[in-house]
Amino acid sequence: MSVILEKILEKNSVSAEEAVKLYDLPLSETGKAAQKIRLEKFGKKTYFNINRHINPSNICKDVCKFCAFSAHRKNPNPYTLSIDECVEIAKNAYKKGAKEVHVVSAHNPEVGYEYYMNIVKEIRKELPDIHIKAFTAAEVNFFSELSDKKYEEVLTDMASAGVDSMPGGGAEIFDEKIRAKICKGKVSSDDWFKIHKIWHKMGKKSNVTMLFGHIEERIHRIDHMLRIKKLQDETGGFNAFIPLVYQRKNNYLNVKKFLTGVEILKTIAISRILLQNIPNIKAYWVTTTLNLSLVAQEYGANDIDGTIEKESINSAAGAESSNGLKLNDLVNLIKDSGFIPVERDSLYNEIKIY
Ligand code: V47
Repeated sequence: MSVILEKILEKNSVSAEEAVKLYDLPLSETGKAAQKIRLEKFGKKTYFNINRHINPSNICKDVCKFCAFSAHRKNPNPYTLSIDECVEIAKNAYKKGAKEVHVVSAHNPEVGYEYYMNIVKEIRKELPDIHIKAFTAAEVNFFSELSDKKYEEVLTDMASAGVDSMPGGGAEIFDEKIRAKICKGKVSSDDWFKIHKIWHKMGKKSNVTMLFGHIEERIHRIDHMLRIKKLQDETGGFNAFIPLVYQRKNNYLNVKKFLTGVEILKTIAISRILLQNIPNIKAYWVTTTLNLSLVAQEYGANDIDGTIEKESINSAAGAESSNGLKLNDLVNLIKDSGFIPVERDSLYNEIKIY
């Protein structure tokens, strides 16, 4: 084993300059170390859930250059669902077996703070047992501006309305210079962490993402992971780390060079090595592609997300995910790749081993 890998595995603290050297090792070496951690924690189990994404509106006051979902020149189809429509979607999904709704919206200032809270309240009223994973830290920041309420108040309102956990979106890349270039005006990195910290201190769980493969360098990914590791050491509130591979279509980010499969797998493996304090590494099939997320099961990933039913954010940018995945297909793909499909709930309790 290389000296740097041995040192990182032994030591609990590592600098970004040291950790970035992991990328210089062959994938076989980081992959093997990552897989050892994965196998010790989960054996050959791969987690997924039966879920439904709901995106209430695509009208956004923010302009993130990587985003193809929000309504703009390249996607001139603005929409805002009524609260009843959101509830209907959730009810239909529940009837078909969904255990989670994943509610994420663009930042539409026209509909008002109560609209967002009422979506959750009404879903909760109709479906007392569904898990509501709703609103990223970027939305919490937007709700705070919209309502003039502090983060604490917004998060308390969300919890009282019925939000069970928070998704990990809006993290993008925490490096401030890159962030200013790709999503200026959106929640700052410090505030993103502040919001998750308050949520964790309320006894709640959340996820954390990283958008990579655009204009960032390897060092920015490492810095991103180490910032996450630090908060996790403090709160233990993150359930899963989700590296999101940048999708290139219909947006305004002028990216010329795209990642290789090897670089994506290295990033997943390195995240498994550096983020040993986060239980789950999710190779989100939507952005990793289905094929590579199945391979990622051998490089540290133990979760590939869920059936989704309808996916709008990444499919707008080119991902082949608009209609989600059928449960049987997901189960068979995991089985055929030599792993054990395990349906989990949103907090990673096991529901069914296939
Ligand atoms: O924050 C937007 C990303 C995120 C693009 O917590 C893009 O379980 C790639 O956070 N290419 C929203 N990514 C999705 C998200 C998520 C998804 C699944 C599960 C969970 C979870 C969270 O999508 C945004 C942004 O980082 N995104 N545009 C794009 N062109």
